[in-house]
Amino acid sequence: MHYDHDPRFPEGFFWGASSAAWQVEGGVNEGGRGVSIIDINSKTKKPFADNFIAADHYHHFKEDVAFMAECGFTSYRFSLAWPRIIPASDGKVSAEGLAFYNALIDELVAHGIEPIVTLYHYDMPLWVEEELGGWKSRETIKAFERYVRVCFETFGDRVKYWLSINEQNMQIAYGDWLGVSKGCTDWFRDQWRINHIINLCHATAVNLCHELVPGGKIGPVPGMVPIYPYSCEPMDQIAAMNAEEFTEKIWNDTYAHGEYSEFVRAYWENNDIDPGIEPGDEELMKSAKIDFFAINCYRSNTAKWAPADAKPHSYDLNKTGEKGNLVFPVVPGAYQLVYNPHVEYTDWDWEIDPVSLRYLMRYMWDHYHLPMMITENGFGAHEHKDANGEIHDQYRIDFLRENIYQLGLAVEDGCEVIGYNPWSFTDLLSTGNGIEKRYGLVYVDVTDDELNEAEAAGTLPPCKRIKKDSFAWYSKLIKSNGQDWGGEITHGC
Ligand code: BGP
Repeated sequence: MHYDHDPRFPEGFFWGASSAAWQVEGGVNEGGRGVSIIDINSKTKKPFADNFIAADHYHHFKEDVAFMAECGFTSYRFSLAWPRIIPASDGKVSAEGLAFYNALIDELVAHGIEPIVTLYHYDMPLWVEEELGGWKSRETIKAFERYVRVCFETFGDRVKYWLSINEQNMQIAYGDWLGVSKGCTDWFRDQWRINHIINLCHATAVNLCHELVPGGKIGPVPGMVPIYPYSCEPMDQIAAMNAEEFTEKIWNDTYAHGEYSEFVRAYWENNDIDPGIEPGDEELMKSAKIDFFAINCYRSNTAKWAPADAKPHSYDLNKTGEKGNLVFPVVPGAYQLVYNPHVEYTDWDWEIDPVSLRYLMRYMWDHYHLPMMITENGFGAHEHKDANGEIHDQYRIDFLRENIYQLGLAVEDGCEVIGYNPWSFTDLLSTGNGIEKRYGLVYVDVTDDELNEAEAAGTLPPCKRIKKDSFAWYSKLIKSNGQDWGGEITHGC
């Protein structure tokens, strides 16, 4: 569809940015916070900094919210750290933990910024893993239920938009990267039992939100990577569909329909997999009606057929930030991912493909007909201050402008999109490359070496905030409700 006008965004559209507790807060030993599994996982990414200090949002949150308000934010998506709220296996709720989030939420509300809150973003308390068995155990469902009940009862008067679990699909599809597969002896089968337990946690949260939060809305947060067939060779189309099923569609179908699809059931049967469904589980899943999809999307992928006798290979992510260090997966008899000759790549070999965002919105709307908000999208880069202490991130402006334009075209196409919250507001810790891989509109003036040294010395670096060029650009765009593009659109339509 071609339009003779720039896209228009609905009134009341949520413009903001996004973060996660373990990547932004720091303060891991403060406020009575307990240890989390991600504290341990983040130490395996050395020489990059772990999450001990991160962006030190724990001490800078008021300053950060003031910057958000200056930028013109109407929303901010962040997560609550379960180990800050229920730090130990005695199950006591931490008054200090609640006080921290109450203060953050109050600050946002006072500045007219809608809090959009993720309940779980990879930071399970260590006691849940060690004493209950973590995602491998059904005991965890009860612990999660208790935790989310506390969250809804405490914050539900001010927080109306809730997100259940961040990127469940990615946690399962790439189990080793975030440590979910730790301790599993047969990941091929175990992943489906773990996935089922996470689905029950998600469903529990959905129902409790509707019961406890007046006017509350809740949705899941799939990590989405739109997948194209490499060619019009028919088996490449099947390969793209297979890749889509095994990395995202199985999860989205379950969230939207409250039951497992025929596709995944057939897969389990053919592979002798028992996902551990017990009486009552399917009723619980069916009863949990989501209100919207929160969607994380940074890139697209391209799939090609992989014959049954192809040599299998797992996904080796680029962990260096030097182009050409990524190895795509090969799943014999299903698909392989390959480079797309039509798009550019970031230094981490992520496809730069704004049009995929429009495609994704259309795809999700056609399949599920539920409102959508973007909760992550953004450009990770190596960045340094120039001689004047400024950061000129034109590449990020270009990336965001093109992506938002495509999102707007999807709105024009008839998709119901309610917000855009790119990753991230300040620089923060990446999942694998410390603070070296920066996403922020605001620079946090600290390096991985400085964070490592400060942690060892027991000191706190200043973590000064410096607005990047993208801050001013984004501010103009959002204050004009998506009309002041501040430059040429290259993927227009
Ligand atoms: C998403 C996660 C975020 C964030 C982002 C960027 O999948 O939800 O937590 O980290 O990816 O990824 P990375 O930090 O690896 O660049």
